[in-house]
Formats: sequence, C-alpha cells, structure tokens
Amino acid sequence: MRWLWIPATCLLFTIFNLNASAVEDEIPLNPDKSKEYPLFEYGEVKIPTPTRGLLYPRDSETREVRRLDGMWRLVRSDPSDPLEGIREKWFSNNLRKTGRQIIPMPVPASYNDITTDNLRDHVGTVWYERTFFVPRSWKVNQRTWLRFSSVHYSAVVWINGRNATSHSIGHLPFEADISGLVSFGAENRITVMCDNRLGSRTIPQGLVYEANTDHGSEPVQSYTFDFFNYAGIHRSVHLYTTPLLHISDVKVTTQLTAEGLGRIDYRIWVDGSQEGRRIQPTHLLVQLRDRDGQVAVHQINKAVYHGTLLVPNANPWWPYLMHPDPGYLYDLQFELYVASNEEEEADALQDAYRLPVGIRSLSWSNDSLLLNGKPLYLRGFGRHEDSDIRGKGLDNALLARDFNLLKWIGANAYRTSHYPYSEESMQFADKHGIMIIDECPAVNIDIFEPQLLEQHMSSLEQLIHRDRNHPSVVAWSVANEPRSHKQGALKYFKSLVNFTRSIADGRPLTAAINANSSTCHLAQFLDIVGFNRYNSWYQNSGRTDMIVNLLTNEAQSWRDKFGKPVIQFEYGGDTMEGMHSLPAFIWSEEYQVELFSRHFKAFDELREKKWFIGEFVWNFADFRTAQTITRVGGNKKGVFTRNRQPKEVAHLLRLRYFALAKELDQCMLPRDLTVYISKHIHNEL
Ligand code: GCB
Repeated sequence: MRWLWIPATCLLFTIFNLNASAVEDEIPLNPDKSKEYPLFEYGEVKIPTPTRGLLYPRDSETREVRRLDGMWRLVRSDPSDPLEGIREKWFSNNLRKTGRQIIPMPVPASYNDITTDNLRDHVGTVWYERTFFVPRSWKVNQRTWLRFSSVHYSAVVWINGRNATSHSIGHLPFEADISGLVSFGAENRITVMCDNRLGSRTIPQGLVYEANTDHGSEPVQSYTFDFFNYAGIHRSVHLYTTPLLHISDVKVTTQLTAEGLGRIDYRIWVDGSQEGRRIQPTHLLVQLRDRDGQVAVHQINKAVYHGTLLVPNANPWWPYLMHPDPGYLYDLQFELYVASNEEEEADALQDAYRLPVGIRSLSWSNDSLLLNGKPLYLRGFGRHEDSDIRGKGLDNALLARDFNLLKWIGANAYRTSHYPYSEESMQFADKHGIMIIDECPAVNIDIFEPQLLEQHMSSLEQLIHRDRNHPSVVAWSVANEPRSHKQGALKYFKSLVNFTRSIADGRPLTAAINANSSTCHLAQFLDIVGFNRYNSWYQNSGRTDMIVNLLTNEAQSWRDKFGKPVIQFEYGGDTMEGMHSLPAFIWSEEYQVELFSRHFKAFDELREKKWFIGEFVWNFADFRTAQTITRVGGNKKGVFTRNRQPKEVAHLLRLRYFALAKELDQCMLPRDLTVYISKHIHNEL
C-alpha cells in the first residue's frame, strides 16, 4: 500500500529544521500517558499498532466525497468451503463468471433478512461486487481513498482484481489509499469478501460446529450473546479524495473553567507523499467558528501541529435537559498551507478539514462523574442497532426516529451495547446532547487467552481512536457480561484495563458486569462499576415485591467492595406488545410497568447515597436474536416495539425521566407529559 505515514512534527522539523524542544516547551501538550503503565503480565501479548487516519470523510474546498451505497451484487460461497472464492480467484473477474446465483444486495444493510431463503442463516463467506467510475480529475495531485464504516465480521477488498485492504472486527471503520489501483476516467470494479464466522479468538466469540442435517453435514454458527449475528456491509462505503499532502488525523480534548473559559488542545497529523513534487507546508491556520459561522478564536501555527485555543465566554456542551441549549457544537477548521511557486504570491491552501467540537470538562472521583463540574445522573437505555429487514444496516430514517424517541422520553444517555454504533449516530448524539457509554464488541467473552486479549485490545484501540473527539462520549465500556468470575479473568482484565487506560483520552473506564461483587475479577480495575441484573425476571419471576431490597443491597455491595460510583446498566422484562393482564402476569404490559416502578423505588433510595449515578433500562426497543425457545421472535424487553412505537411502560418511563430532569436540572416539562384528568387531580410534576 502506498501510504507514507509522516508524523506532522517530524515532517516540519525536517523542513524547517526547528529547535524542537524550544517549540514543544512553548505549547502545552496533553501528556501522553501511554508509557506510564506497566502493561502486561502475559509476556507474549502484542500491543495493537495504533490506528492511523480514518477521519470521517467530509467535503471541503480540497476534498471530494462520494458514497458507493446502493445496489451491489452478492454471491454466496459454499458454507462447507468458505475459501473456494479465494482459491478460484473470484476477485479477478466479474462475479457472474463464477456461475453462481447473483443476488441484488443493498448497501448498507445486513444481507440476512433481504432474501426469502436461508441466506439468513448462512455461515461463512459471501462476496459483494459493484462497479464505479472515478473521475479523470481525481488523477492529478490527489489521492483516492476507499473507506468502509463497518463490515461484519471480517473483510478482504479488491479493486480491479488487486488486493486493496482487509480488516476484521465488525462495527469499526477501515480504509485504504487506492490511487494506485483505480483507473481514472474509467469504470472500476470493487469486490469484497465478507466472512461472518465467529470463533474463540474473535470479538465477540462464537463457535462454528458441524451439524448433521437431512442433507448431510453443515456448519452451524453458535454464540451465547443475545442478539442476531447480522452480517454484511452494514454502513456506508465512501470514496473520497485528499490532496497528496493532507491532514490525516485530528485529536482534540477540551476543558471548561468555572469562569466559562474554554480550552481546546488540538493535534493534527499530516500524511504526505511528495511523489516527485516539492510540497512544503508553511503553516496551519486553525479557526474555531461558532454556530453562526463567526470566528471565535484563531491561531496560525508555523512550528508544530499541535496547540491550544482559549475561548473566552465559551458556549459549553451540555447534555439534553441539563441546559436550555444542549449539544452546542463549534466548527473547528484546520487549513494547511503550502508555499506557492511564485515568490510574491501568498501561500496556497493545501488541505482543509472541519471537525465539530463541543467544549466541556469531564472528570470523575470515587463518588461521581462530573460534566462541567456538575455531578451527572445518567438516565437512559441499553440499545441495539437493529431493525426489520435492514438488520444492523445504517438507516437514517431509523436513526432520526430513535433520537426523537430518546428526547420524547427524556433520556440523557445510552450505552452502545454491545458494540460500536455508527459514526452518524455518534454525530447525532453530539448534536442532541445525548451522553454515550461507548462499548467495544466484547460481549459475553469467555476463555481468556492471550490471542483473545490482543483482539480485545485492538477493538478498544480502534473504538477509542474513532470516537475520542466526540463530546458525547462520557465513558468507555470494556466489556458486557464477560465471565469475569472465571479463572484467568484477573490477569486478563488487569492487562486489558491497563492498556485501555493508557489510551483512554480523558474518559473513565466501565463495564456491564453480571458476575456478583464477591466473585468478579474485573470491577476492581474500573473507574465506574456497572452491573446488569434482572430482578423479578430471570430470578423471582413474577415477584415484583422482590426488587427493592435485592437491588439496593446489591448496589451497596458493589460500592462497599470497590468504593467506586455505581450504575445499573441493565434491568427489565420481556413484554409482548398488546398482551394485558390484571393483576400483572409476566410478559404482559402491566408486568413491565410494575417491574419498572419497583426499580424506580430502589433507584430513588440509592440516589440518596450519591455514589449511585445512573439507571439504564434494557432495552430501548425489541430486537432480533438467534432462534431459541426463550425468545418469541426476538428479545421483547423493549420500551418501544421493534417498529419504534411505545409500549405502555414508555409513558411511565417518560414521567420518571422528566421528573428526574426537573428535580436535578430544573428543566421545563413538556406540555403533553400528562393529560387532563379532572379539576381535582393536579399534576404534581
Ligand atoms: C443481558 C445481556 C443482554 C441480553 C439481556 C436479556 O444481561 O447483556 O445482551 O439481551 O441480558 O434480555 O437477557
């Protein structure tokens, strides 16, 4: 791959021959803590190579972006011979030449629920293909990049029959410079092999075994996690250009003082191949524009590509309902200039990239998580990227609907259970002030081995690299329900958390744990202890009178043992929409209402203790799972149906969440929160 990685500072020190230490001294840097931590007790573990580049593709005066979304062609390979296409070089020609059935396949979407046959349960590889034009104009002084936002689980990509890139671990982006592989001003072919198999060393883990069917032996994928293993090209495919010398990466951290002074520490990386031409960056212009496009602060940086912007009277980023104007975002504009050829001419703009930035401080203690100095109480959901037909495919209509529902119900947070969500959803969360507990795809991991640890670290490294600039991210979740009570978990999680802490970029670490406080080997390493517990559902089913004591005692036990802030990340019960029962009976809408209400009682007792900092319902909406006798068409613990309509409990939860917002942040209540009943009954909210 023709990709020359030149850290900005090296490049400039070479060009300007500056006195590096003098410059470094002048500009306050965020200390790089990565060297401070002893990482491993496992000698044999490789620390993941830091991800580079991968800025979300944005148009600018120097960049062009196109999407390769739309109808692709799909061919499936024989499940018992998943690598036949590699052996037979299916990438070297049009997929029609394979003689296999061509299935029209939309991108982005999971492929599973599109057809009417057993593609849904396919195990192994499928091949995607389409053609596209690259304009002639892209040939000159530019690079052409191909970027996938997510292919699940692993992918190999060819352009015109030549290997372009490969990647594994779903839900995370990857890209390649394909300038040397495409034909400009002509048609090109892209081929993607996508493999959905999960094994003992994938994140998450799974097991493929051979089953004896009526038609012979067939591979079957099994897994313990409770959502369908949708696969395919799940998010957009971007084709975009950058100048030869360009901004390849950006990192920002922000702080806000009590006096309202905002501080943005930025760093950019520059990637540049000279390709026989002398291109010299002369300076970087950094401008912070407010919502009206006015420049609030600017800086010209001639020395190094990092610095600090101070913003007097900054408009802070606040979560939804914590402030009348939540989700305030500035536009941070970076312009890289190069010397012009003519002596008298001004330096020429080489590259421009704009990043939305929210100014806020995040800190935590043994008792609380604070945003802009204010203790947070998180009220929200565990969710899934899941919908009818599209599976886990990105759908903007669904995204917009989900955020409208989150705001309607008064939530201020959600956890990206159990994997990284789309970059578009992260941008939405920034804009709407919804706080994110950002989770890596390690769900239900078991059997703790060094090779798994490497993948696990890599998934966290890629996640943090992707999401570190989002103001909405308030914590990293390193796992959901790992078997953290088992042998090997202690050593594994010590290493994992040490590594993650070294790259955590100012966020606390948490996890959603279902072991109990006396046996868990993970919680001791975390900053916030999160637990999942299904009182009156998986235990004491039908007994909503057995919630308050059990729950408050359990939360207290986590607190007593680890002395950290505590959150409940999951509680709930399956509920069939439209099923009613008086008195309440499990699976009925009445039961879900009763179960929630008793949890609220427990949460209110816990809130008085101050270290209890959040309540998350499982789940936002009903979702598809593997076929099992404990799931009727999927998991039905949603507050909303899979079609995003409210169950009865949604109205109760809405009252709860707005009551909390009013009590804690004095928010205005929506007019339609309650309906008129009689002149003698007043709305107490
Ligand atoms: C859990 C898991 C979640 C499941 C949920 C349930 O503890 O974290 O993935 O869907 O329980 O409904 O059983």
